[in-house]
Amino acid sequence: MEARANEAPAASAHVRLRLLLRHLVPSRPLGLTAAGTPSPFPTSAQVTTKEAPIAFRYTLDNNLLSPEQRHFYEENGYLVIKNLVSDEDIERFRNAFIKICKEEVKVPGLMVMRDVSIAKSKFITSEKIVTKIQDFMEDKELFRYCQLPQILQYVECFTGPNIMAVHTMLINKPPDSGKKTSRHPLHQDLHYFPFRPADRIVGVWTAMERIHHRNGCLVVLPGTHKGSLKQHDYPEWEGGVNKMYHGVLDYDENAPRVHLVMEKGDTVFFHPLLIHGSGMNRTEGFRKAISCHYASCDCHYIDVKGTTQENLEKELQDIGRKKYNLDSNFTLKDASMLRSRLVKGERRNL
Ligand SMILES: O=C(O)CCC(=O)C(=O)O
Repeated sequence: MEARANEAPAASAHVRLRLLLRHLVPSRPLGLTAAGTPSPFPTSAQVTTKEAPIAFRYTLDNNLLSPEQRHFYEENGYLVIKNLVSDEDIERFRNAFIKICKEEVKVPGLMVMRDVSIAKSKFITSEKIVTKIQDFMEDKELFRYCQLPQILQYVECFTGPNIMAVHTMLINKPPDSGKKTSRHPLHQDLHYFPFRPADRIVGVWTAMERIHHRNGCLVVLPGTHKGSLKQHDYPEWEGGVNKMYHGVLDYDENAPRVHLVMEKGDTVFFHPLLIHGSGMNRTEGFRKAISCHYASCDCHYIDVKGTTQENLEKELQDIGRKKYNLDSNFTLKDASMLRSRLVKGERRNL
């Protein structure tokens, strides 16, 4: 939260300057970037007649986001950029994933997860038993996703110029077995991160095919990024819950929800406190999305002992002890340091 204290004077000076300039020059037409060039990617941000907020908190001054996009993220905690990743790249990521599932390549540090309902099923090595791969920073082909310049230029609007990739995933949501285990409970990603400030972290998630209500699109609770980190734990679902799929224990059930229907290549950027999850996959296909979280290199680690994140650290220590023979002092910070990679600028705190 120190960042806010530091940023406020600069931001308000910037806003005063903008107001002054608005009196001197006509405002630029909608659909142009701040640099005056046409915005290359259509966006989810609605055209609004609202004035810009007095000070921006969640976005940094940049030449890419239009005022409408910036205002939309500030208010809602997410922003969809249409058609940001090419079909060709997505096919390459799909092929790299299939090779991993078939065990044709072994990636150091990679975690391969199976749905609770199919973990012991008869399928052999195929994409049909893998629900998620995590920590693909050592896979050159998949990690290319985290380095795509068109993604990083948006990331920079939230993190600033020195950027770490802090968490990587490819999610392969299986057809639901009838037990509703393909759902991802509503959660805040900050629960998984032992560093701050939250406002300089951003999640990025790209649809690898058309993702809609039936195959389990993302569901977001707009504006919840303005709240605090809530207590998370396993929801009490009859059919079981996937490992590490913690959910927010208490949230306003009547809060408005938005289902993000996205085309292949569309990409959403979202704040780590935004409450989100995804629905059941009611189709026969395996719904794929690729994702990376980024943080400013200026973020600092925190000790999660005594916080709402302590239960996650304990679970991680348990898995580390049982599966990898790690000592019990292994922390969330240690895990985070292992999986983080510099993708732009200069490495500092993280
Ligand atoms: O892709 C999904 O179904 C949800 C992913 C997600 O929210 C997460 O892994 O944090």
